[in-house]
Amino acid sequence: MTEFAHIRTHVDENIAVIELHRPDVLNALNRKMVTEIVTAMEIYDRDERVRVIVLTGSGRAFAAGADIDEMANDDSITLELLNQFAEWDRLALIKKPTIAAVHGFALGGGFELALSCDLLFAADTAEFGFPEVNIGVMPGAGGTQRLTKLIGKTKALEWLWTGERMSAKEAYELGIVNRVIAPELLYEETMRFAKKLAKQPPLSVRLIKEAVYKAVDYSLYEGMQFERKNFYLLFSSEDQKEGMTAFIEKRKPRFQGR
Ligand code: CO8
Repeated sequence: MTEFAHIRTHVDENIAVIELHRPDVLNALNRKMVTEIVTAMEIYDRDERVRVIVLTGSGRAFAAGADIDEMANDDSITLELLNQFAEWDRLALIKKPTIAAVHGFALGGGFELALSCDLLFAADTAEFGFPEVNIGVMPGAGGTQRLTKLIGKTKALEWLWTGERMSAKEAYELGIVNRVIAPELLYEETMRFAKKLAKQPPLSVRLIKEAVYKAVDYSLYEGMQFERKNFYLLFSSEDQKEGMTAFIEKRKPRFQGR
C-alpha cells in the first residue's frame, strides 16, 4: 500500500480499514487528506483481497470538517480552478460496500464524508451537523444534496440553517444512521457486520449497490454542481472571511450579510 501522511490503513481478513489520522485537529480534512482517502478507497476497490471498506477516525472525532485554516483565505476563483470537489465525485464511483464508523464529531466535510459511505454505524456519543452556516459558508461536498435526499427538504433546511448538532439517536431516528452502538464496541460491531457482509456474493452486493444508487441519486450530480458554485460564491463574501477569521482567533463572528 502507498505511504500516506494523514490516514492509516490496514486489511483485516477481507475488510479494508481506512483511519483518518490528524487527531490534533479532530481529523480536519485538508486537501491532501481527502486525496489520500479517495486514493486508498480506489486502491482497495480494485484489491481482490478486499470485500468491504470501513472508514473511521482516530482520536476523539471522526472529522470536524474541512480544514478551516487551509481555506480561510481562499477566493472563489482559486476554488473554481482547484476543482477539489472532483475528488468527491470519485468517492461516489467506489463499487464495493463502504461503511463509516463514526464516534465523536462528524461535522461539515466530516459529515459529508460519512454520508458518502453506504452505511453509517455510530457510537452513541457521535454528533453530526453542518456548522458551515456559522462561519459564513455552506456545505460544498454534497451535504445539501445527500442530507435532503435522506431526510427530506423540511428537516434538512432546519439542520442546515441552524448549524446545530444532532445526536446519534436523532440521526438514527431520521434514518441517517444504521446502528447506534456503545463507543467501546463501535469498531468491533462494525467489523463484525462488515465480515458478515463480506460473506455475501460480491457481485450481487456490487450490482445491488449500483441499482440502489440509480434510484436514490438520479439528479445528485446536477445538484452537486449547483451546490459547489454557491460554495465558491460564498468565498467572495466578507462574512466568510469574518466567520473563519473569528474561528481561528477564537472569538465570536460579526456577520453583516455581504
Ligand atoms: N479546521 C481546522 N482546525 C480545526 C477544525 C477545522 N474544521 N476543527 C477543529 N479544529 C482544531 C481546533 O482549531 C483546535 O486546534 P488547536 O488545539 O490548535 O486550537 C483543535 O482542532 C481542537 O478543537 P477545539 O479546541 O475547538 O475542540 P472543542 O472540543 O472545544 O470543539 C468543535 C470541537 C466543536 C468540533 C470545534 O473544534 C469546531 O467548532 N470546529 C469547527 C467545526 C466546523 O465549523 N466545521 C465545518 C468546517 S467548513 C466545512 O467543513 C466545509 C465543507 C466543504 C467541503 C469539504 C472539503 C473537505
